[in-house]
Amino acid sequence: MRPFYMKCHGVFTFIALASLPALFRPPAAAAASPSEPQRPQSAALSQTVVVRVDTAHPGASLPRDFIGLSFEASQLLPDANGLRYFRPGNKPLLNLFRTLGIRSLRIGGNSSDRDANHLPDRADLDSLFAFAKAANVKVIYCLRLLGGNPSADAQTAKYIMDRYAAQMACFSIGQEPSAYKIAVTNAPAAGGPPTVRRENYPYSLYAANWKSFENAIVAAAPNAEFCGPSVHKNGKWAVDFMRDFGRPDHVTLITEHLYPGGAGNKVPSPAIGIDRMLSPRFTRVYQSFYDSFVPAALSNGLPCRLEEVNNYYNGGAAGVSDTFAAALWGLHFMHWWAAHGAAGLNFHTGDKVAAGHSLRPSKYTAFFTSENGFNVRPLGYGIKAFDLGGHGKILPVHVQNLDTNLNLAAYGVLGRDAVYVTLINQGHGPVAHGSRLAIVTPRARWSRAEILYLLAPDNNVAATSGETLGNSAISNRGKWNGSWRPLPIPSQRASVPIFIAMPPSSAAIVKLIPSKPVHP
Ligand code: BDP
Repeated sequence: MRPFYMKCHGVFTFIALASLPALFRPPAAAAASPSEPQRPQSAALSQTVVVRVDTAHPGASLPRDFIGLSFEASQLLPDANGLRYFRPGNKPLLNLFRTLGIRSLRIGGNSSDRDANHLPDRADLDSLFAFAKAANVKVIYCLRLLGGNPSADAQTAKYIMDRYAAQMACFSIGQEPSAYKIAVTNAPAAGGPPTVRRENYPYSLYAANWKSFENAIVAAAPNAEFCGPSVHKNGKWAVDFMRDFGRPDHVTLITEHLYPGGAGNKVPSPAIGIDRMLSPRFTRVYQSFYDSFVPAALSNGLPCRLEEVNNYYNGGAAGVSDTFAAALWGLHFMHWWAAHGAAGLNFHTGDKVAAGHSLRPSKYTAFFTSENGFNVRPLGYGIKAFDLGGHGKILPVHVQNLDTNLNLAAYGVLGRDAVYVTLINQGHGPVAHGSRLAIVTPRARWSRAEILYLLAPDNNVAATSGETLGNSAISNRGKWNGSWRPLPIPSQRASVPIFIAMPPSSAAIVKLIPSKPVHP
């Protein structure tokens, strides 16, 4: 059978209205609503958003391994009882990886390089790769550059490639090298002793060192592939790196890191941190970062991956990175980068991350170890929401936002069996961001439609627990039993809109299943 997108031409329209005037309110029976129906309260807020999803021009397919997580190298070490986190018997973690759709596992962070005290040994690697095989994920593994040596890295790479090549994506050499500080000795002033100053590691020195490490690694493990330069928000290094290295040097992927909000401990207040995270301020950071290296990489034929990301570094911002805002942020962030051609991204997560020079529990983690398994934080729900509506080909979407106060993002994906539209209402706070409704006007024929909501308790963007996806939580065993609900379609032929209630601080995934055949 041909995929239906070949037959399903045309553009259909989504209309999202904020607090519709009474006259235009949908009949209650035709309105899909979350379990606690949200009706607009004030006609003063009446505004319209028109979202057009173009099903006739599907773009690139999202890579199968788009969704990823990043962990500190220290997470590989056994705990006080000799138990390893990444082990094939860690069933709740395996469940969680499957539930969230994780296909890429990156090991790195400051504990793999700059601040490494104790790097994983062979037994740690055996356990990691046994887990990776059971979870069906590919690994990006960071080898130490600062204070490391080429032959030690070559032995590690050889050990991995001899045994676990099927589970390996690529090696990076060095973690955020543009942030290294190196000691430079000043020429002694007349009669005085030499003095030492600390400077940023220059790209030219990095390139020379990278090449000598790469030579040693390839000599030991000729089938190794590399990614780089694994710097934080530094497009210039990525462009220099892809100018100097490429497929002849076994480089198959350009990698960057991004914490768009900067340092979590510098956020003035939780409310400001949340506002920033859900505002165009963050999107502007993505855009200028994208401009700085992605087009150059794509024109070099190299895919780009954000191999380590989260909202604020230094372990995140308290009352911000650990709230429901992070679920909406994560969902939006993933769709934004998917729609801009990223090959994938890895949220930095785990029980402890490097915050400054010490390892601490983070605020931004997607989940952490709890009794009997894992406590899934809001970001985990955002990742799952992406997994539900983020497999297939990117569809062009145009959002016509007639009210500049509205903060509604929409993304379309053409899946194998349906069109998925993800609506993210980032509006939060007082009356101005009250309930919204989305109306769908399909011009194609759909046999049925379904919807699923990502909701916080009381639509509270600052909630740190109690969120649901498809009316269900993700259990501490890593299982999710959420469900799609039927969305009434007024008529298969007519372009009568479907009404969707969109509470503030919420997201919804709409699934439109075509009639067969769409165009006989
Ligand atoms: C990144 C580091 C990671 C840290 C993170 C943070 O790669 O190891 O955990 O910052 O500060 O730059 O949260």
